[in-house]
Amino acid sequence: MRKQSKWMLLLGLAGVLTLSACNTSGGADNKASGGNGAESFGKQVKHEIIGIDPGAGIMKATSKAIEEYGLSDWKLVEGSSAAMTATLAKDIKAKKPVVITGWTPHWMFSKYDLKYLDDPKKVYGEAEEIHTIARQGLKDDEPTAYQFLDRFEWTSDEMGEIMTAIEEGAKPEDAAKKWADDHPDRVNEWIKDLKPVNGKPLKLSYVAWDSEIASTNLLQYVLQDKLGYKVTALQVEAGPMWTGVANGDVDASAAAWLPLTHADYMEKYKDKVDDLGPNMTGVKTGLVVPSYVDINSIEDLKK
Ligand code: PBE
Repeated sequence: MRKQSKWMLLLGLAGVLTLSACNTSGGADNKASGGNGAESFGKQVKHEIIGIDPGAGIMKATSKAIEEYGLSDWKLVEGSSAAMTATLAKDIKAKKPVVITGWTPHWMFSKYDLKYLDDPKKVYGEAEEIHTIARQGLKDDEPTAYQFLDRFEWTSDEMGEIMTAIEEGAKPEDAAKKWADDHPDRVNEWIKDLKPVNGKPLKLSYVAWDSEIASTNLLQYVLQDKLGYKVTALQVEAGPMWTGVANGDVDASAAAWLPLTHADYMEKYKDKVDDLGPNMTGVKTGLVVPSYVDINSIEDLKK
């Protein structure tokens, strides 16, 4: 009996020692992370989301995300597509954390290791598409251009080839021409049996988003060099891009992101524009960070 209780005492002691050993190491760990001065992700990026031009749909969606995810201490920085990618390049070079408004297709995803933050509240929508819109009457006035624009549909990989060439220094019009010359089968599907015109003017509008610079330059090249139009491509803000097509000053635009990104514009002009349907499906917008940051969801911005 005595012997047994001695053993029990020893076992009990061992247990206490093990427990306290755990506590000690736990305490040391806590100290270590405190000692690293680990700042929250928000503090590290000064609670700034690097945005683009104020008329972009992604800016409206991001304001909504700030509201819906309770990110009242965050601000959305306005700028441009070019300023946003410049900030991204600079921060990635310095291995610093950063959060931007991003979208696919975009060359930044092939150049850098990036990830979308999860959006459990679906503020940035789900199945997004890029549509071509035309002014009312284009169908009868310019059937050749209309038919081509109506048929035009391509993939994000195809657009990516032009975008990457531009990012690597090619002039947009040269990159578009090269792509068309390298893919005659694709171009021929779009222009097959269409009757070319003789120098008639045609106006397109677009915003200086990298994806739209690529698509609009391709449309301009095909309309000019294959179908005989004299094309003006107007680079404008998102609002005027829609208004121009709605009031008939502009013939078409291939830069309508629907159903969500440009929902407000579509709602306003739905009776005044001719929606030719998607020229690309499976596109996406959201908040984007370099893969090396350790947050994964928009919800993580709250901490
Ligand atoms: N974008 C690219 C645009 C549509 C194309 C996502 C920046 C926008 O947010 O309106």
